[in-house]
Amino acid sequence: MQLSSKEARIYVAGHRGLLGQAIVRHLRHEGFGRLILRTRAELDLRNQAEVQRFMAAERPDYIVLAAARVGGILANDTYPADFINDNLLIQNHVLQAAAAEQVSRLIFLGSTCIYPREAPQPIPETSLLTGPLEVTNRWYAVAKIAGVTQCQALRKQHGCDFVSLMATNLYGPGDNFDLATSHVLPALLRKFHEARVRGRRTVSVWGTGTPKREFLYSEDMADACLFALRIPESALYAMAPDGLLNVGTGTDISINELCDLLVRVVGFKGTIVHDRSKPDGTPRKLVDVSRMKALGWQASTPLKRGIEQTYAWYKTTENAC
Ligand code: GFB
Repeated sequence: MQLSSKEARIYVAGHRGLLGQAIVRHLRHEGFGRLILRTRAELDLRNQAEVQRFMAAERPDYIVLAAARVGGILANDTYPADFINDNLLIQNHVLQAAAAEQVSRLIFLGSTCIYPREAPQPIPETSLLTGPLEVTNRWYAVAKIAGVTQCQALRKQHGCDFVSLMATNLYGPGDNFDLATSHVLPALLRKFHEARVRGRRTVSVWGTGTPKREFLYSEDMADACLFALRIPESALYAMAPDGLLNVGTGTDISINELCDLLVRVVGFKGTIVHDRSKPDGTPRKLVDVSRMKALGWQASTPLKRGIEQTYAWYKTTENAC
């Protein structure tokens, strides 16, 4: 089934997550009416027999594997076993079942933390497995490296069209704003918001504020996923013989610069206190986006606009004070 047909059956694994939600919105907006979606309660992707039964019954044409255990620097460091176990199980089961059902294309989602801590910046896809990983998230990174490698192996041995997209730090409406487990952007957006509303004079920012991160709006990432589903196979693997495509904006900013932006959007008037007992993580992980650019895709949402839209959404949620 060609993706040009709106009848294509597309399974979005992880459709309740930040990226999954955005992908479903994009697919529906484009008129795809035969989406296959399962909540965690309906289908536990860590259970191989359940996944095999589901996949054999549904037989999707395309899969976007956006289901994963994800979280910010502290969650990665606090729950290493959950991060490595759950991700290995989820991806192993879905990839194997997808190969057995011969889906037309599968998009495997990973993260730029798979690259070595000291990789050259911007980081090309060819840096994979060339050096030691950042320690705070190596559990998650090792799982994702296994997933990328499994996609390569399934392609080599069985001809599976499984492509891996490595996303930079995503943010957007529907993100996790839990301060203990979230990524930096939603965490600080919430902290500045609550401080302003409650009249607090200081906000705690973890680490030194000097690490740099590349932030990508979840709607742009969803757009990249749909784009990747459509790239003709010959063009895709000519550009990415290893089946890996970095997806980012091409620019990064320091955590301190991110704070300046958030403070302006939220209207916080107090001061920042750095909590140096918390880890900085990797100093920088800007990715080389030239493969995606050459294939014809670029991010389109400026960071300030993305933050404004995320903040507008956050204020409508029950969690916002
Ligand atoms: O987004 P984040 O949690 O994860 O943190 P990573 C990025 C940077 O923001 C670190 C600083 O230097 C943090 O110390 N930071 C400052 C904060 N204040 C806060 C705060 O209140 N909350 C949080 N969370 N950070 C993750 C990986 O790394 O990135 C994942 O652990 C994944 O595996 C993801 O790859 C994209 O960018 O360091």
